Amino acid sequence: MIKSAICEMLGIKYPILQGGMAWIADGKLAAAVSNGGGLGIIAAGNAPGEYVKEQIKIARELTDKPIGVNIMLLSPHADDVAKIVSEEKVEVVTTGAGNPSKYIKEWLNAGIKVIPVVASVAMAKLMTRLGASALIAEGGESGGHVGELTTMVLIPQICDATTLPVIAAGGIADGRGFAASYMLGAQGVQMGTRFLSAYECTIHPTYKEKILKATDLCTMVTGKRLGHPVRSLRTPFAREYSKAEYGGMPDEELENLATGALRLAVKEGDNEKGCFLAGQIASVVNKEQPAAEIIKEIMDQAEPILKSASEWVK
Ligand code: TUI
Repeated sequence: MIKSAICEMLGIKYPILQGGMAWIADGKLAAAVSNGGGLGIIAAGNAPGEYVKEQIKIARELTDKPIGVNIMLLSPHADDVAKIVSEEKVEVVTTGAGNPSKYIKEWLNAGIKVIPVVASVAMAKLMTRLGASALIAEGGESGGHVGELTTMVLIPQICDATTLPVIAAGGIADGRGFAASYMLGAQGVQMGTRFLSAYECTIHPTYKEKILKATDLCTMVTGKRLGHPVRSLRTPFAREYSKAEYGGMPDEELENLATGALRLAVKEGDNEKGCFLAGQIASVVNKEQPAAEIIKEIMDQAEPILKSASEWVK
């Protein structure tokens, strides 16, 4: 049985969080993950507060376990969603793609555990000083918005910079990644890409199929020029965007090119114009299964790996 400070702090059985994937991580997926003993997280993405409220209601109807909400800080609705999570008293808030400093006090006062995603040591130190409950250290192997550093180098540096428990993210999809994260000093993991294959994840079947068929070199990063690098599957959209970005397309036109691309991938499975966010570990995700089974399988894999680690020492 692998236990950690994260389990006690969040009231969950297994130290596995589900990533807050915009357009994808809804109340249904979050409830399935929480019912499986992990922490399910509803993604606010760019959606208005009303949507988030509705998804919290759906999750609450499906589970009595703790749930979280991820706030994407580039969203025009971030202020609104920040207020709603306090009113609804979700157990956990995670944040991404920015600096959540201005909200932290309010959330802590509402009794919410605050777990920002950090991609640098400076941000980890600031969040620790402001009273965050734990940190998610996300390396650039992840899908979606990515930082500069890889998980391998980020985790130890964040662990050295904070007294808080650290949750590793980016490139983790099985028991090996879980065990490696612990070796680097983390006390839990967050996974996005692996949960794309969950039965309860209601992305378009084409999206799911692309993940199940993905190979090692199938992702790429676009959006660096506009300051928002994003990792996605190497599809016609990603190639076209990349060509435009390095071919000197004006900023505004480039932004228009990306508008609606996430929705087209998730809801329509549009191979030509959709942006299929996915992490570099997509190639090890090979089967569709219930979220609870994913969690159990990873814990069952990680335990013998961590137990046998001492055999290396003579
Ligand atoms: O947020 C994510 N992943 C995401 S957000 C998203 S939606 C989106 N849409 C359009 C453009 C950009 C994103 C899809 N995937 N992961 C968490 C994460 N946060 N990764 C890196 C960071 C991060 C980066 C900079 C956290 C803090 C930070 O601080 C910058 C600062 O303000 O100093």
